[in-house]
Amino acid sequence: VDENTPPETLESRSLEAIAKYIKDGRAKRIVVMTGAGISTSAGIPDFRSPDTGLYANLQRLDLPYAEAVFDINYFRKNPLPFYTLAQELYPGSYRPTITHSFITLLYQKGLLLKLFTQNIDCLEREAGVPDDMIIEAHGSFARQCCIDCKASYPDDLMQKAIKEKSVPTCQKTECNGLVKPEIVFFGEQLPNSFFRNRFLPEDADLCIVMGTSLTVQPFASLPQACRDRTPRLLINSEQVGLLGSRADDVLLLEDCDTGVRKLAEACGWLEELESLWAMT
Ligand code: CNA
Repeated sequence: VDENTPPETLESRSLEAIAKYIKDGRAKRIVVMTGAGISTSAGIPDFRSPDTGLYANLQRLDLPYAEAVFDINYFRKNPLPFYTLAQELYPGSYRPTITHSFITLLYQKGLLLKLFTQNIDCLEREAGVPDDMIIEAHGSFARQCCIDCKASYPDDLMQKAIKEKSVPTCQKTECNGLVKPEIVFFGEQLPNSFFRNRFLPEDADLCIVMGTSLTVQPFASLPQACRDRTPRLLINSEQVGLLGSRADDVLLLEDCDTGVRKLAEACGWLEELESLWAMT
């Protein structure tokens, strides 16, 4: 399949055809899949963008390799680089983007089946997407626990530790293990909620993938769970994964916020979206 292959479900492989499909009421169960690229315009760097991504800027942490900062075995030996970075990524200091608000708008219109996010910044919730609509595939900063005995650790002490870039340890003196936010590191299992819902995209009538390099498994396989004839829209600065390989794939290779505004405009929702975002 190349970009000229005629679609089976859509009228054409274009943003306008996606918008028409939505306006015709054929997309009532939209599954959205997101990554760090939807939060870069909020000021949070992603991992892999050249120059601006975190991996390109980690020299100062003196890591053996960039991913080590999120590697559970490395964390056991040296948790400090993670806590240095955690201060920058910690929720509370960033405003959701218009792309986050677009997901909220889909929810308010009753069109959102589920949001799968790899992000740990909690901006989807802050934008008003309810908890039960979000699968945080890589966890979040919302809770923290001891990596050994799994005892939970209080939020206020965690906030203090992050602020001070200090490494908190388990409150049980007989344990004294390292405390880590419940974000999924390399080498750790994804949450059960991910595995319970990983085939949900089969039930979707439209899939929107935004701001992700689709390089981290098993998340990266989610778009493949959509049925062959389910239209899939990618809004991302580069082509990723196997998006584009099916007859009803549409690629919008640009900035998420710009792409989302175009889609909203084509659906006749732009004003509504802008005012929703303005209130966020
Ligand atoms: P990634 O691998 O850094 O990829 C980001 C993708 O988004 C790339 O394809 C970029 O080209 C693209 N991109 C960046 N900015 C924009 C933009 N403004 N408009 C359109 N496209 C853009 O990030 P992934 O999410 O794919 O990788 C998975 C990791 C990153 C997850 O485990 C996350 O926890 C982790 N992460 C999360 C955050 C966050 O919560 N905001 C920040 C940094 C990393």
